[in-house]
Amino acid sequence: MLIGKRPDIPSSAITPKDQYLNRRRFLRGAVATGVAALGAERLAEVFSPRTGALAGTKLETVKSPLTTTGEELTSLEDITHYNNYYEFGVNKDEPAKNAGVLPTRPWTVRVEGKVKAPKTFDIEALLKLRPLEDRVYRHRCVEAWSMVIPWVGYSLSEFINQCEPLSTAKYVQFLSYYDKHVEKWASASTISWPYSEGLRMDEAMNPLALLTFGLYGEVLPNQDGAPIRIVVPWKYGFKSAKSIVAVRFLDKQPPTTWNDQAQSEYGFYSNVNPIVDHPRWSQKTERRIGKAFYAQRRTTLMFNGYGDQVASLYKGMDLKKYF
Ligand SMILES: Nc1nc2c(c(=O)[nH]1)N[C@H]1C(S)=C(S)[C@@H](COP(=O)(O)O)O[C@H]1N2
Ligand SMILES: [Mo]
Repeated sequence: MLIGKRPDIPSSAITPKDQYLNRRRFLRGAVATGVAALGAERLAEVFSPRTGALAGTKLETVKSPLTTTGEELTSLEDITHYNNYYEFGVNKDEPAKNAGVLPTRPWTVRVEGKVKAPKTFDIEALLKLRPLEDRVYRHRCVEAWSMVIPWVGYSLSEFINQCEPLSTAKYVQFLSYYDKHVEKWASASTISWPYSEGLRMDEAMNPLALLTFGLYGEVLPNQDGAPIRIVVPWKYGFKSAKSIVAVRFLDKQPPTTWNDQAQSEYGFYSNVNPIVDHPRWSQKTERRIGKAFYAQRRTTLMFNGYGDQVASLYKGMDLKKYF
């Protein structure tokens, strides 16, 4: 899946062979065929010794029928410099500055709870589980701004099937990486870490829910949730947990970070809904992040425009009550 990029790397940047061999041991067996496409020097360059960062590495992708078309993409610059990632600071520009220390290799995702048997998936195996798709989605933050992001990943349902959940699993919880020594900005907020989010099982199985590894055809930048995150395009952005290390199947609704912070402001469902306002601001319109700041105000769409695919999940539910 991983394809070398940036043929312009100066030879001075190429790592000496002994270091390469050390990293090679560290990567043992993990990357198999994917990395065969990379030259030895490129591989060493890509895996920085400190973080194992892969950001900027090209991913091999296929087109997806589930992509949103016709809308101008938000620039890579905006997608990577206007972030919410509180573990790396509460201001929008902080994750880009601070998330470089996130150790994205080695990386595993633990699966536990109501499953046939608990297991752990290595990130390299997850990258190869299914063909990676290019999927453009609208991204709507509860703060009333939005973007259009070309993600790379495959349906979360494909992964959930591999987890072999039991019939008693009604909800799924996602837990983000947390290490207070690495994410030293996290203690500035009152959030109890790790970041936790969750979906009802049928929501998680909807093909639009994306297990995400990249954007703009490349490995996710750390500030966007490397090396693996969830994207749920019909819900407010906070439902889409970044840098996940554990997935838990449960018979009860899991506690979730923003709901714990302010129950009356952030519901468990948090479907994008222009007729249910946040107690402190309207959700009727949104600001599309981009060049023309004031020209970009637009009407917010029910379920962020994905109603055809997801409205049936909420049939008969009072969405003012289950906001
Ligand atoms: N672990 C973690 N995941 C998180 C957040 C966070 O602070 N920590 N912020 C959420 C919010 S509020 C939004 S809008 C999206 C932002 O994703 P982006 O920065 O890739 O646009 O990530 C969500 N996932
Ligand atoms: Mo958000």
